Amino acid sequence: MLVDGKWMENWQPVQAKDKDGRFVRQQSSFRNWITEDGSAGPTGDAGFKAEAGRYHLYVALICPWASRTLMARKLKKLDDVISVDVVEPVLTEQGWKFGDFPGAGRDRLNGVTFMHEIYTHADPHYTGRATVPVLFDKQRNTIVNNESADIVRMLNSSFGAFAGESLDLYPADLASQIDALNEHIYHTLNNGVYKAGFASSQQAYEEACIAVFKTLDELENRLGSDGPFLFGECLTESDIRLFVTLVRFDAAYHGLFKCNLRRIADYPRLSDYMKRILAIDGIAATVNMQHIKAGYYSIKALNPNGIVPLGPA
Ligand SMILES: N[C@@H](CCC(=O)N[C@@H](CS)C(=O)NCC(=O)O)C(=O)O
Repeated sequence: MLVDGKWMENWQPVQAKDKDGRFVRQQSSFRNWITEDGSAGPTGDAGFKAEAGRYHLYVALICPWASRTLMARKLKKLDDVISVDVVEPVLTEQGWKFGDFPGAGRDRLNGVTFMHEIYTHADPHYTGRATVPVLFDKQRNTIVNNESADIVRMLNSSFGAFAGESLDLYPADLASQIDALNEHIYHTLNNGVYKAGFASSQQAYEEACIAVFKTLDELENRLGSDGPFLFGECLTESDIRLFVTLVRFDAAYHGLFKCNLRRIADYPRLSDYMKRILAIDGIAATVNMQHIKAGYYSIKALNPNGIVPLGPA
């Protein structure tokens, strides 16, 4: 990680934990918002007006949080409005790296080698992990926001004039229900699998793993009565958040993160739901199983020899 703008030597991707061995995720620190007129959003400063060609996304295809933003960009048909660069899937001693792994690429915007250089470019004294996604402003030459939940929301609401698709991922009449479901899915599933995988006590692991499957069971039932999506006919940001975890589950979380009471393949409705979303125009392009497997199984703290399993078939 970066400390006062300097990359720490011998960095290992070991995550922070509390006194009982529970995984603790870092809070995102760049929280400005792109808005239609450039006024300030719910957090951060004003000055980031929605414009075609002005903003750039940095993502990793292994990363569920970054993949949320890629999905929102696809669903809103913003491909020609917001450019993207993809890092390699394997975390190096210096964090995310741009390069030639198939499906990844060079940093075409700033020409750096490591993601942490984008952070110090924006803030020479930055302290924290150099995470993806990052939404970068080419005009002001800085990071707008590095929190996927914010980025999904602003791609949905601020690019009305440029979006090729009018689909509303956060309709006003569902907002409070979406917020509540998002919160539940985040704690027990999106971040829940990480809590299980990075737990450093048996109790923390079991607590997280049980919560993961309780939520999967609930959602399997919910889809039976409400489908095709979590809120019926209307696909929302809750579906994006659920999908990115489901699509990684059998390949990474089931084995590496020890979430192995059941697979998604064992849940008929969740499996159909996942395939239904995967079939939406452009979504399959945001999912790269080679990146997902290579990336997760390269986490040395969990898999010291870096062996990547052959399955699932
Ligand atoms: N709050 C962030 C979390 C992003 C995040 O944790 N990204 C991971 C990849 S899945 C990362 O970049 N990790 C690098 C690190 O921890 O150093 C978001 O949702 O945007």
